[in-house]
Amino acid sequence: MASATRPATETRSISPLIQRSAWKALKTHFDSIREVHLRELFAKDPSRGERMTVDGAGLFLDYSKNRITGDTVKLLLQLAEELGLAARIEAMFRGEKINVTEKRAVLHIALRAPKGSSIVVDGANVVPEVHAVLDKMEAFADRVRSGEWKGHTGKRIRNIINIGIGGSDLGPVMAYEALRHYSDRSLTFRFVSNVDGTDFAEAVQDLDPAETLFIISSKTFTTLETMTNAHSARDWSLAGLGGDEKSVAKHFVAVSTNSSEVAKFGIDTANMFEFWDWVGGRYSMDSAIGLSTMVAVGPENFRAMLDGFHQMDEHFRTAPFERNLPVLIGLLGIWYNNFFGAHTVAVLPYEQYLKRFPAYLQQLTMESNGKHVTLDGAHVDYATGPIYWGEPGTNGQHSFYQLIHQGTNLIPCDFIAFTETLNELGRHHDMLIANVFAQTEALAFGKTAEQVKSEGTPDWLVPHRVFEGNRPSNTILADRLTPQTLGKLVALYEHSVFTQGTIWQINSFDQWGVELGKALAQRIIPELENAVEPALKHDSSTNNLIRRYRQRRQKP
Ligand code: G6Q
Repeated sequence: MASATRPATETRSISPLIQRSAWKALKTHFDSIREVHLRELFAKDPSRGERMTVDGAGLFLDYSKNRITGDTVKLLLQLAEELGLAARIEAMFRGEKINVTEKRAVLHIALRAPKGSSIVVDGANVVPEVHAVLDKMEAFADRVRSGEWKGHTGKRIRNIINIGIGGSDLGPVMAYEALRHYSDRSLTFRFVSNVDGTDFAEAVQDLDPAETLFIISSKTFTTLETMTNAHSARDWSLAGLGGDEKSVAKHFVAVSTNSSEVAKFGIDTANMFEFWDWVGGRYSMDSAIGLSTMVAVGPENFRAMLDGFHQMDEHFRTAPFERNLPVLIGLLGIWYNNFFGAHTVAVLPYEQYLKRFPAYLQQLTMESNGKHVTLDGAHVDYATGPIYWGEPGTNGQHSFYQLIHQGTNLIPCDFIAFTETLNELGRHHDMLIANVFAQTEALAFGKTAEQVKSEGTPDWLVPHRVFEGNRPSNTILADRLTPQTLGKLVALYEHSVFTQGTIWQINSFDQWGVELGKALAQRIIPELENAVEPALKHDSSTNNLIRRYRQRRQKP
């Protein structure tokens, strides 16, 4: 919980961001470069396409199609230095309580620390605990996958349903979809998050309770949506298994930090997989929250994913900033957000298995950096986290890309692609990748009126067919979507969020806006459900909506 007194942090002595010399230098530099076209930048510096690239932890980044010069990069790196990025990274890795509003360490990096390493929080090395939970998860996953774990009636488990929301859902869903190729196809996986009963009803409508195991994933084990769904799951399971309370132990396991609430629900705490308050929800897919992932793809693949995360952690911690992928991506984001005034970033994975990756990144980026005050509570006088959105390619090309190409908003894009496909099928993959390269080229260079005219376009149509270009993009290329690559990709964005949060001097690790949502509905629920007309004390709009709902609602 937040303390009423302000925490003492070294950041209080830091002067406001926009008064820093690197910021001012960037502003001056921006004024000189804002109108320069990527066509000109490439014409003047034909080798930038080879030079402005970085290989890091096995991921390749081409950042040459950004509206930058070597000077821009130098100034952005200077900004990172002035804001003490290196020291902040070390503080995170050392387990310092950098989540100052909740007085917590921020140690998702410990979740993938190799056995034998040491990260100390409150005097204790947490790495052995992490590995003990991983071993417990592994034993459980093996039992379910082999059929040794039986349901109440003796049937083997064939369906696994993760119930959770936010950080306890988006990571597991994204990872399951991303790694489906590696999953055990004899098992069915579903994910229930929404308190809308349709989510649960549709997830179980064709399943046999005797073959269905629920993983209730909730850090707090008090979240309204998750607990409502968990109780409905319990009712559904019990109804299908003859009402024997003993069946709960065979059909429910929990992932939580709250053992007393887990026990209250009726789950044997021997079947509880623990994690810790130093893991934020949106940073938890590689903790026990990833139990469904491990059951789906097996312990070996899960550990390979952790290794991928760790490789990117090491890259982030040790690579010089000018060759550091998360740092460069983070700083380029600052460049567009704060200097060009771009409000959004499009994430465009050209890989069907990454179809939930943009949704996952939305939480990671926007919950982390959607903040309006600095670490010491001062209102920011600059923009913080932009809006992230996206869809897998090539689908987006047939809808919203129009606006990216010819609209009036500047939308920097991250294209993500793989040189190998997991499903070789005729010429599909070459076509897919041709689209990635063609899009980044078209966005950068566009099509001039002269080019359009030379194609025989009538004069009146020319303006409509002109592409201004100068739309920036990053291209991230990896060899193949493996569990390890997925870990690297997620860690890449985790650390780029960290880089940006450091520059903006905000706390990327609390989420008071989410906490508010958890409390708000509680007051209205009884007003909707009371048999007696309640005395309403909201504004006239809310009062009226509640009354209308009560009048029109036809209870079953
Ligand atoms: C993540 C957020 C939030 C959280 C959910 C679920 O960083 O805190 O999305 O993960 O609200 O919370 P529980 O896991 O406690 O149910």
